[in-house]
Amino acid sequence: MAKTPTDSNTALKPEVAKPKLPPMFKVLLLNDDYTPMEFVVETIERFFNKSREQATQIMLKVHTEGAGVCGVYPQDIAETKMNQVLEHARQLQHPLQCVIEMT
Ligand code: TYC
Repeated sequence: MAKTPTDSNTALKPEVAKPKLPPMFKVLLLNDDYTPMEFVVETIERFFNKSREQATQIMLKVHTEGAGVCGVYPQDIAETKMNQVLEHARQLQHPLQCVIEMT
């Protein structure tokens, strides 16, 4: 518990408030030659709450540059989103790959 000036026999160190932010993780999609563009756009809209326009921009970035960030989240949320994307792609037999990376 934090010491107060009324505690006896204590030398008080100045206490600086240090709010600890959780480490953040990027969720990235990777390009491949087989997953349909439309499926990628719908996946980004659905799991990353992006508009059609935003999702299309992200898909095109992945398609032309090899990878692109869909969102940045605390680790547990990033892992859940990655697994949701991988499971959704697996169900439709697309080879879409999704990874997370610490920021
Ligand atoms: N390159 C794919 C195609 O031409 C489209 C694609 C985009 C695939 C993004 C994966 O993460 C991806 N059909």
